[in-house]
Amino acid sequence: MDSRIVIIGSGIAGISAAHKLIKSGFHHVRILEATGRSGGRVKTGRFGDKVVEIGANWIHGPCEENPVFRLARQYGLLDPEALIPENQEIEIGGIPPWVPNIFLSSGQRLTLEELDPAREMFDKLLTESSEFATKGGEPTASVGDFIRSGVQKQAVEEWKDVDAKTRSLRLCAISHLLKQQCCVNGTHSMDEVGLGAFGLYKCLPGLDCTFPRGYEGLITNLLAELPPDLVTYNRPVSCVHWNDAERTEKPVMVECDDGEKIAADHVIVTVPLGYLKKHHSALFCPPLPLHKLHSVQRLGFGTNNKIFVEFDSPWWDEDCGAIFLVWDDEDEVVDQVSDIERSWVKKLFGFTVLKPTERYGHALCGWIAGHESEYMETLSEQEVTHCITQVVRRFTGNPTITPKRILCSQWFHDPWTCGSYSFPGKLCSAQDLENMMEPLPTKGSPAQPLQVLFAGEATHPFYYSTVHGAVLSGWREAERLISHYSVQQSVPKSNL
Ligand code: 6YU
Repeated sequence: MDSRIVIIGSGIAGISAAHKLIKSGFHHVRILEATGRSGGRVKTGRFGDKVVEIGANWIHGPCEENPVFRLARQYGLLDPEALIPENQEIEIGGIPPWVPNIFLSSGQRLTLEELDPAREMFDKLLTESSEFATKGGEPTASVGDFIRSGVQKQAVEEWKDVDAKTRSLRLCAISHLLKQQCCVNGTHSMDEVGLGAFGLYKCLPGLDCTFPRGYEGLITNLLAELPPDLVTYNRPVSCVHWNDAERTEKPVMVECDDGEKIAADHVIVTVPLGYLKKHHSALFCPPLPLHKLHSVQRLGFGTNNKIFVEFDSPWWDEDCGAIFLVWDDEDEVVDQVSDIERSWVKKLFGFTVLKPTERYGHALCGWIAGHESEYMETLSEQEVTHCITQVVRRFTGNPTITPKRILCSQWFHDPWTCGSYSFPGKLCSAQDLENMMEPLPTKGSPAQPLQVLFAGEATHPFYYSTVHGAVLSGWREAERLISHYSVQQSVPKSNL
């Protein structure tokens, strides 16, 4: 196939699109990548002598339907436990079933049973939140508002016989759970997540699993099957010129930062939504149609950062999978910190334990979302270490615990990502995700079709925010071009 296709971005969506196109006989495919590496938000790093994930962590829902699971299995990238058929049937509903150790900011340990009533109430409200996407009639604009008003009402009714201290503790636990959801959804606050669209996201079955030698193995294996000069690195694209009536041959012209201009029949844009929100006006000439632009603005894109911390010895139980931190002064059901500079660390909901210990030693991964985590990115390693040390000592009541090493991700200040992943913002609907993936020019235009196509996690109608959503979006846009040309070929020349 002679068509020239330029793909902007060498993340998993761009690579997946290129893979499918090349395997289907398209020879002139080229990826332009702003940075010096492929993978984008699939980014494996080193923490001392350990391999850790700076970006995507798990295969969410590793089952037959999940293309990331199928590819990882095909390339031999998973531990044998991850391949057990029973694991592929477990429904976890978004968060792995960790055995938690729960600590209170006063230095007390809490039992699971003590927090069960709070978790039950929270889980029920979260499930109800996801039902409005199909039934409509949402009573509030955001998931945060819905949960807060539900908790206020139900706490009065259901916990009326509970003493004030226990009630306050349960409300503090709900603040912790909201902060946890901020990380899951990649948002500053659940008050920014639209209630009407929250349920659009679909969970696949399967017990979330990791890549023992790093998620980037997936990228390396896919690229190994493609021409070695496919990706041009350090080549940021500054403008996509489309719909130029004078350019009948190759209707799109991609302009790079260094001034190079590349003519193409089709361009697949896979830049992150965070980048698109910030740079859409410079990136497209003519600009994006208004309905598409409004969807770019309505969809949310927030920050979820990780803080890896290593210790000489564990201060958590042997079977512990996650450490949850509950602040005892947060019974107002809050997921935002009022004085970010002084108290940003209160947004940290806890840590997951890196397992197995033989592979990772005594290392934790802290999770922190929102503007608090964006502020953290501006601090020095010493400043972050100091705050984390204070928190650990305070919650455990042990003044001697000292981290050995620390490493933070910095997704907000990454100029080519500008955050972590997408979520449906207030007033969002399924139409916004449809608009995100709609090619340009839009239907009905007399101009040459499929000049600019859109892939990337934020263009998937129900697996947005995930690696498998990004893979499927890349395949979808490749298929769009493949079927466009196969239809053209099947039409006799006289009819064209
Ligand atoms: C998953 C997980 N995971 C943690 C963290 C992060 C993410 N995700 P890319 O950005 O990869 O590629 C674009 C490229 O474009 C890039 O290389 C740029 O440099 C380049 N570019 C930009 N501008 C350019 C220009 N002008 N010119 C040229 N090039 C340019 N997903 O499945 N499991 O555990 C996590 C996690 C900290 C940051 C994640 C996870 C998200 C994925 O990483 C992400 O979707 C894909 O990698 C995106 O690929 P891409 O190709 O689209 O873009 C209930 C419910 C609620 C709903 N949410 C639940 C799901 C929760 C999501 N889970 C996240 C959790 C973690 C921990």
